[in-house]
Amino acid sequence: MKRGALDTFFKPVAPKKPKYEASTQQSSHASYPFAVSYLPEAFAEQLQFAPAEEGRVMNQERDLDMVYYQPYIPRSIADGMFEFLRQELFFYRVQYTIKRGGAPTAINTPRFTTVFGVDATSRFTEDGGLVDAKTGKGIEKGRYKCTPRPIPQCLGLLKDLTEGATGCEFNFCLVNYYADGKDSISYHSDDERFLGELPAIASFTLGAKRDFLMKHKPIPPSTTGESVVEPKQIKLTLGSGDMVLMKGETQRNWLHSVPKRAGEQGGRINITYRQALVRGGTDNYYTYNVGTGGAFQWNAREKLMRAWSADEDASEGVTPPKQDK
Ligand SMILES: O=C(O)CCC(=O)C(=O)O
Repeated sequence: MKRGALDTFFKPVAPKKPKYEASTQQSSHASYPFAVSYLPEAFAEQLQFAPAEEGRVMNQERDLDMVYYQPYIPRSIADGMFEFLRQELFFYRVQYTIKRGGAPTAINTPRFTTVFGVDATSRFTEDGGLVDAKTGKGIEKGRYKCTPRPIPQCLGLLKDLTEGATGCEFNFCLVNYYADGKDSISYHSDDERFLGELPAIASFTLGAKRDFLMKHKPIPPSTTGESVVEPKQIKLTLGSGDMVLMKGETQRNWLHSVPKRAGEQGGRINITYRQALVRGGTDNYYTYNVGTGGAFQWNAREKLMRAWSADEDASEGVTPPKQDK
């Protein structure tokens, strides 16, 4: 082996230079484990050009009402935004218990999650306080079991732009981080009653490509004896910067998933913006996306999520729990 090659082999690997220049301004709130940097100016400027491409209407199947943007966020900044958000946000690996066949069953959410926002009965003031949306007065103690968190500037900017471009209103931002192909989300629909009758959900991809699968919910046999045409399943391979807007009858009738995949799969961030109408939505989202465990933060040197601790020196590497779902 040549000398140079040996040197390279034994040299400690320096963390890759981030693809962004960090802002000095930060969003902070008593409920955040740590402050979150503002979106770098260069990204904020480029976001003004979003949607980068016109959306493709997808309504070719029964009850399907979607717009697919390839991409929505300009490709020139999508990977930088992925690195920025993975580094700057805090995430959770939520565990909870459900009853399955009457028996309590532990569920380990097979991805990292985090959430910001509050339902339409309340709103945040400039200084991060919570007031009743109608009266503007401070909310009563006990309105929520959880502590709602305001949407940080770096995610609020994309929310505002998306609202402007789609005409939809959002008050929640859920973020998923899929560390690799073993992380996933199983078939479900975002059809909870607290989202209202025909919810609109804007769902962004940053980072690695992943398959997004959709299938229609079972259709009951026709009472008139007519044969029912089964809608075709859909597979979209979502890339960095892409966005799918699911609206109308979509959530009521279709299920979606991001299945596990074998082999090399880089990290992927998914951001969804939605609107919860009533209080139950707030408690639900914080229960399943923050939970009761500690926060994780990206460690650029080790290239993995590490348990976060206020005292950095005391921070210990904690392996996320084994996946279950
Ligand atoms: O990661 C995705 O693209 C889908 C996320 C999703 O379905 C959800 O958060 O409800």
